[in-house]
Amino acid sequence: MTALFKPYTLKGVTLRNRIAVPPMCQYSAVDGLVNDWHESHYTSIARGGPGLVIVEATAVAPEGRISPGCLGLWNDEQAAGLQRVAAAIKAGGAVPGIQIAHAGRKASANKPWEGDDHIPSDAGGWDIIGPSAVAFGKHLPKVPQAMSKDDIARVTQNFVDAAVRARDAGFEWLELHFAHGYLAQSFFSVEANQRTDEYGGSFEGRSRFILETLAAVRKVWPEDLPLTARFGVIEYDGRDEQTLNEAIALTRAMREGGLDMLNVSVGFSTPNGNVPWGSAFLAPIAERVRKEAGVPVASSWGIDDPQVANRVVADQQMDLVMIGRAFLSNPHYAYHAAMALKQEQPSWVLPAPYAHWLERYQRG
Ligand code: 8OZ
Repeated sequence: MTALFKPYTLKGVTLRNRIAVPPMCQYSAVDGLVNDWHESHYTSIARGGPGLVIVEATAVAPEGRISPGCLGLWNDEQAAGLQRVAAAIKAGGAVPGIQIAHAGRKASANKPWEGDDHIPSDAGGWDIIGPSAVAFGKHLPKVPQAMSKDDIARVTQNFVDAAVRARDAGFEWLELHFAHGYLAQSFFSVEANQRTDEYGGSFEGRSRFILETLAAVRKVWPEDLPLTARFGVIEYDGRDEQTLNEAIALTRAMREGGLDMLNVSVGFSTPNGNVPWGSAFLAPIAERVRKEAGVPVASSWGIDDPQVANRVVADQQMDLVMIGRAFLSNPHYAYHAAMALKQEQPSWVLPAPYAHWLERYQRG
């Protein structure tokens, strides 16, 4: 059996293989609610054979949505819709995961295909918050309100409440969105966080929001279910070695605080990063985090070739490989990967009503 198709166990959860679908915003919700789009999208992807499907960034509070089209998990009606999605993913044979998020100073933006820019207040935009009153810049010029300590405590509680709803909705894998320049990542960023209190300044100060939020969520998230985070460990802004060393130190602290896996990503904390997009460009960084922080890792970006996906797992650069856009282009990606890697009976990564026809009549 190839490395990519070996089952993987983390805590009390076993994935059928190492292929995970990362959170991918669909920007298709109204009032944060699941609709037909989400139900069919997640159903079809889960049936396509991945071990894990993580539902898109789901906001813990209304002002934490990236766009008006983002899913939410701050009320029971939203939880009821997500319960159907979790059940559909599970029925498709994958473990249902969800990413809970607060977009901070990058919130209140138009959908990417409708401009990607901050929505003006007189056109449905809302007030945004961040560690400091410093704008992201470029297409996101709105200045956030610097959070008071009460605001910080409230958002941490929003994460806890969303985690409880996710748990009760049947999700078995929780990812905290600490990446991509959103609220938690921006607390860690030396550019976004200009605070002079205990939530800013030193490495410890800039790590505090992340560690406190993780600790608070850990108390309510079941001990036998994986608690993970997506975190940008590098910005590609010229300060890379320093950022990476700090990020690895923070990952170690997160591990000690109950983190079960890190989904290694890019910070995207400012518009000034010069990301070296290319095939599996984050794999060596993920490997470094895995070794130096001593935590299982997943990672993504530019991995669509099944041979590359298999190699990054076989070479122990990552424990899980996140395959996102390749699943949008081909929801049966895992079947095609199984064929490319010459797995025995590759059709059986798909549900029986498909596998039966493909295996019996098409492959001779
Ligand atoms: C990749 C890069 C920047 C943002 C997310 C919409 O993380 C994103 C995102 C993904 O939710």
